[in-house]
Amino acid sequence: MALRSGLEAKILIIGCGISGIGAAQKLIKHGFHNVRIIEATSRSGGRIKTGRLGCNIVEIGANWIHGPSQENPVFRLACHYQLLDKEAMSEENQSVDIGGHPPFVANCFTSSGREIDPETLGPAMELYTTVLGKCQDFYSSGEEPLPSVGEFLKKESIRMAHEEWKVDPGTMELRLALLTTLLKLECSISGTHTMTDVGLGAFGMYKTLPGLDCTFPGGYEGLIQHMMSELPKDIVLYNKPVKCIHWKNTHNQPTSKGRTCPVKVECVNEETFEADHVIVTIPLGYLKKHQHTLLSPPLSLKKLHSIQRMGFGTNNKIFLEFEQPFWDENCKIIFFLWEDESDLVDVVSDVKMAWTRKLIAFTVVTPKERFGHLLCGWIAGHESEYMETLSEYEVLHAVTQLIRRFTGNPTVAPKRLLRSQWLSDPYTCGSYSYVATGCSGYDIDTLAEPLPLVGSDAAEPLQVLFAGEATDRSFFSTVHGALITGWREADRLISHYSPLSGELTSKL
Ligand code: 6YU
Repeated sequence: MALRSGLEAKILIIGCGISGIGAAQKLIKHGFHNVRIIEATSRSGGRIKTGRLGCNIVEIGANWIHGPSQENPVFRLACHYQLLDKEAMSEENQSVDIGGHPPFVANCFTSSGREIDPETLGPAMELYTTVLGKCQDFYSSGEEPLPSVGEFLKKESIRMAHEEWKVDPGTMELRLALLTTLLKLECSISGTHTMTDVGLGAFGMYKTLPGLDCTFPGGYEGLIQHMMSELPKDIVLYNKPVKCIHWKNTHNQPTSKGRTCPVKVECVNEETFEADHVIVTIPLGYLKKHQHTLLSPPLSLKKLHSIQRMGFGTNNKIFLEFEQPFWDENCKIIFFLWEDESDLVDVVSDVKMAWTRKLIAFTVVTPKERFGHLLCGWIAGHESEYMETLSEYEVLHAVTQLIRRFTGNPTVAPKRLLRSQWLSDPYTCGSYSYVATGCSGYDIDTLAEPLPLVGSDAAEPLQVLFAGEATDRSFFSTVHGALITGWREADRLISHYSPLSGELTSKL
């Protein structure tokens, strides 16, 4: 028996991150009243997660609104809920366009405990920005001279350095060491183990928006709380990890209203929920790990291959609080340069012994009046994954040794530490997606394609839909990308029912 009206459709959203919340908000606004969110954990927000270190608010997951300007829906929402400070909302801030890489005021220390003046290193920063720009340009030109960003960055930087810099060997080595540090930092930005895993041809597919990246003074989770407050109170079923989505379900019993639903969602605790449509917003890391069991019938080879090909790495933060700063008043970022690393290699050969070699950049958390002397260290890749296995005490000890070596100050010591452990999170299994070597936008589109696939003989269309950060071609790896995909899948269902439901169209 068919639905009386599209608005009666039973819609289940799996995952209560921003994409799931965004999808629910849009569907409810359009009059769908059988919408539920099933969430594995006891909280909403997913990778938007605000924590505490002492009396400081710290972001364990997403940090910034990337490109806070009118085109960014997260910025628009944050303004609407009045969650940003004046400076972030100013026209001036919104119009800054620096392609996602802000010009940082940096302090640079080396492994022999020297501080290097910025003028010595300035040309290396400029060269790096130029070569990174070249990497991004290959997307529009359709060329791919090498398979990965890492290979191109290394080859082109070394070529240009030797061609352009007429300096003494010592300065040359230091500048190349800074390029190695910047390459390691790029691993954190892309969320990958090594830039050799990031595809060159598709690198420029990621779109930056204008606006100088800003933070939420009260914490990113404030955005989630405001969005949740607009949804019905009992919409989320917490602590219900989904084990399997049974679609094309011809064996379901008719519901009390005498109708069969094509999808049955089975949770780990054996509870089941029936639905006409399921929107899956589960992170790609989880999909990779459970790709053969999450759906029954299983995913098609085409979709499986895209899930396998797409990249999903680990980027973690290590927050360190100090009694006194060892950095300059206006410093925004601290770089550590290993003097024996002028080879532009971004991986560590002995991860267990030398994982801290990947911890090369610390952003200064500002404003000082609010946060005191707080740094956020960035570490990506297998070195970051190994760090997750250590105790907090072991991490603190290793990081203290590292900082003492680079500052040449044997007494400097962080008084508190907090680190994230995104690989160990069983419902995320890493940090965020990237377009890996051999991948293209086609893989992202394939991941986003609803089931059953168009042209298949299944009677009920749009049984399983896919949203989440990894399903957006332009803004993957971001909060705004995730939100846009939730809205996209809600819109897909809205337009699916629009021609059938007068009730629905009258509300649009
Ligand atoms: C941004 C930033 N940022 C740092 C770090 C991380 C991320 N991002 P969710 O995971 O939120 O929700 C899914 C839910 O599903 C979740 O609640 C699960 O519990 C649940 N679930 C899973 N399995 C389930 C099951 N079986 N059953 C039921 N439920 C289940 N983004 O805009 N600004 O500063 C950062 C950062 C450490 C970890 C970030 C940032 C990424 C965002 O956090 C992320 O995309 C969204 O929150 C995801 O939302 P969602 O709803 O999709 O999933 C050129 C080029 C390069 C391209 N990269 C450029 C870099 C830009 C990204 N930079 C990020 C950097 C930082 C610092």
